[in-house]
Amino acid sequence: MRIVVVTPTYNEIENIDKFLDALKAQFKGVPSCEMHSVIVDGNSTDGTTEAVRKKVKENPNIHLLVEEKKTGLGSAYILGMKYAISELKADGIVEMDADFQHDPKDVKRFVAKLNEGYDYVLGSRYIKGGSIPDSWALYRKLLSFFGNLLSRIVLGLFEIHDVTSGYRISRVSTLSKVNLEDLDRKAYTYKIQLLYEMKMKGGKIGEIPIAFGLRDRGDSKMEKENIIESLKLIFKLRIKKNASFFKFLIVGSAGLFVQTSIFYFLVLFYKINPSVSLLPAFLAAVVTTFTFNNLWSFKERKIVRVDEKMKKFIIFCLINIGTYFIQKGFIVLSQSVFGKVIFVLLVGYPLGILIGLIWNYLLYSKIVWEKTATVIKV
Ligand SMILES: Nc1nc2c(ncn2[C@@H]2O[C@H](COP(=O)(O)OP(=O)(O)OP(=O)(O)O)[C@@H](O)[C@H]2O)c(=O)[nH]1
Ligand SMILES: [Mg+2]
Repeated sequence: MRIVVVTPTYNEIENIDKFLDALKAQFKGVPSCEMHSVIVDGNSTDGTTEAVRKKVKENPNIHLLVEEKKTGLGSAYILGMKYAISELKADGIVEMDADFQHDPKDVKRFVAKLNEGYDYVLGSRYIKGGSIPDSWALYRKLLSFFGNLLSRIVLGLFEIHDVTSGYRISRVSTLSKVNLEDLDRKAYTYKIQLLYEMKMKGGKIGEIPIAFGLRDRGDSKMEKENIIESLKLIFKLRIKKNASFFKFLIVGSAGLFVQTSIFYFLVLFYKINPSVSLLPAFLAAVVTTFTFNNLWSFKERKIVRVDEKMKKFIIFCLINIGTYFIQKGFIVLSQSVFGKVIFVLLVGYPLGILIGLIWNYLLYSKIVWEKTATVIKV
């Protein structure tokens, strides 16, 4: 198994030599793994780049990528991860900072947890055994605590205790399902999004306790905009997650309007039996909703190939036969219980619609417009 530790650096001259030496010492302790380190330098002005270059010459397992200019923590990590996947053919990727807030000794524990079958393992400061520095200012403690809590609630990541932790390991076979190009790469926000996307791709998420240290030396590069950007991101992800559901509801309402108008019209004006009137009304709604769902609600999963379209349309019809019989069942039942048409229109019909809606959404999103995994191009 090949593990690549990706570390962004910007003006870390006071830490970098010590960091690479500490990492190298730890590599020896990781059983049956080929270990590599990739440093992504944001074109440091303090000699960090040259210091790493020297280490690269001495050690073939250290690699250096130099960005044209400093582009932020997120893009540096993503660049390093893409390199680890495409050039180094990594099986696992560790995300780790260079300032000793992430203890190099923990690398072997991350690898061990990955080997237990997890796809994304987070170094957690907020589970038993984990910690943050006592000397952190209160505002930073509160920020970290509430930031975590909010992300967990809004994104539904309840089982995870440290959503923003930067020290992690990922399994490349799962990571490759995530489109790294699509990640919001402003500073720390990518950490939240990557975790969310790994979970969405079915990744098994784990945590190990870490003691998050104080920055050993040098200056912090943490930016205030991080907070605003993270807030924007978590709400954006949440809305995106629910977007197709909202569109589905709108299209469903249009279909419902078409069906109900025809149904009531046939029953009230032509006095046709409700259980007979349902069929033409239902068919009109089916055509309306399929067309609009395909063009709009599930646009990103739009079915374009004709043979696939036919196959999906047949499945779609089968699902709707189920819906039709649910609705018809309620009409027939209410007719036999109440006897009067008015009760059928006001009770049986709406109930059938409601149950049919739940049945429809569950099956539509699972089968007809099923998501296909995107493979990243590096
Ligand atoms: N390539 C690159 N690396 C960066 C950039 N910003 C920060 N880094 C590196 O990313 C890691 C984390 O940055 P830090 O400044 O330690 O951020 P932080 O850990 O939130 O802040 P502190 O707790 O104060 O240390 C360090 O190794 C930095 O050198 C950047 O824009 N480009
Ligand atoms: Mg730091």
